[in-house]
Amino acid sequence: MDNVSMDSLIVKLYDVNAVKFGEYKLKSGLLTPIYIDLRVLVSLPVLMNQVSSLIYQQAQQNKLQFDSVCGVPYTALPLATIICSRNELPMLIRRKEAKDYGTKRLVEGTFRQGDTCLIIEDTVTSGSSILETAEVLRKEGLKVTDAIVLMDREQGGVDMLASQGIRLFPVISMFKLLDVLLAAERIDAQTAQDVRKFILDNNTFRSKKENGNAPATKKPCVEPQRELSYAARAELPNIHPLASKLLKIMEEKQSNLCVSADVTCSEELLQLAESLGPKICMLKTHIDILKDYTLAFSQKLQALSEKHNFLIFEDRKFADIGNTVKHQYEGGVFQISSWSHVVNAHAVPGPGVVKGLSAVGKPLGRGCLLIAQMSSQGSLATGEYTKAVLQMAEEQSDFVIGFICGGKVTEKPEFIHMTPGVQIQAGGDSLGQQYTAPEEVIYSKGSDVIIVGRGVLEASDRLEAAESYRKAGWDAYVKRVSRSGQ
Ligand code: 5BU
Repeated sequence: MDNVSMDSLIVKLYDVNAVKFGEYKLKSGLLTPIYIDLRVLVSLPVLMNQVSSLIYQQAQQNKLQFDSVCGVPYTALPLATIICSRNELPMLIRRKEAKDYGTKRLVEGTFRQGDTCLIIEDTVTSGSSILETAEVLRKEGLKVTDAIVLMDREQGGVDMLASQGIRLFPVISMFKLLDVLLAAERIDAQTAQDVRKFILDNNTFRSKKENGNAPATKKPCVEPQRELSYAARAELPNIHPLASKLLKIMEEKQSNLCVSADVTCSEELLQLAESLGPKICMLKTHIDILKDYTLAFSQKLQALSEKHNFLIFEDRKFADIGNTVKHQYEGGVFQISSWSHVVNAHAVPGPGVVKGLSAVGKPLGRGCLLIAQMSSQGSLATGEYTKAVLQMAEEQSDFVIGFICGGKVTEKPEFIHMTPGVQIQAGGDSLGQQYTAPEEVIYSKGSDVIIVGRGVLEASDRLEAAESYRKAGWDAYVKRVSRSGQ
């Protein structure tokens, strides 16, 4: 929405008595010179629709990811209903009290454990109503990371919710409202000044902190962008055990480097694993380019992965129907599932490819990366295709641990992003490979792991090159996490 229509909406809210000036008592007992009462909106369908669109726009502009929407009862309930109905989104209803007959559910609607629910609210002062709803949803196994509010009174709600892991996105904030009403001559300068002073003097989060009874906080963060460390992500309740293991290795070894060991002789590959092992979190193989593969070799490789604490990733790029990939993964000469912790797959065949791989790999504790994007020039894995890959991953997150991609493709911190086509020197090769620098991949594009082949393999000193890539990738990650105030 442009400024003009936002301004006219604010004036409209005043004209319909949704914003009142005088002396009013808040839920907390505090007297306030401004009262926002958005309950009147239910009788004004045009305004109701306008407000609902604005709320939903916030979700889109901030690229919020969620599986369902819940309005804080009662005023935001019809707003959530309109948003869900118009955009065909699943809604959840939080009961104020469990009914004492029937199922006694506190949350109505269907959902899966680990689903993310977006909260909608009409007005926020301290943020406690949103938190109360979030706590009920969280107890039911839902994740709550984001909330949108139509009117933020700017009295500490954003900070309080951030301290509880919830980013709050306001559509209208108090100071903006005052400016617009003053310019539209709905209020005089003295009233605007009195309200500003009241708001600044009554910050609920700051005063709670000063009195030492702020809610158990992580770190108050005004900036709504939250970025979890690898270590924090490893502890997420719904993370795949293998993704968790990888993140722990990364944190422990301070390495987000995966070396792509694209050599053709098994002895050379083992030497690489032995010498570069301490520098990497993962070793990527193309087992079918080895001219002398034996099962004994794969056992030696596994022993090295344990010795140096890295995961093995066979870059097999499965792309057939479920039944065929099952055989390709488990059997044949290579018996990939017996030694590779991670494999990858194209989503082209549809979900059956993951189902087939999962039938073999899941009982062994293995994981799969879906190829959401490719580094090569002219790749067709873009746009809607990439989106469909994300969807497929979410539906089978008990086996899919993340993506091969150019940068961050999902906000879900349980998924790992791994990026090939990385070299310190920009450029590419004569066959369409395109290179991006480690700093850009990790810091600017938000990926988690850099995959480097020739950048290391063609260096005169491979160990020294691996160390430069490890350091570049790690420094970029540290810079990224500190940028977000963790
Ligand atoms: P390079 O030498 O750093 O260009 O090697 C990159 C490796 O990553 C190589 O093994 C590729 O097969 C692999 N790769 C890639 O480069 N791009 C992709 O999109 C995918 C894999 Br998927």
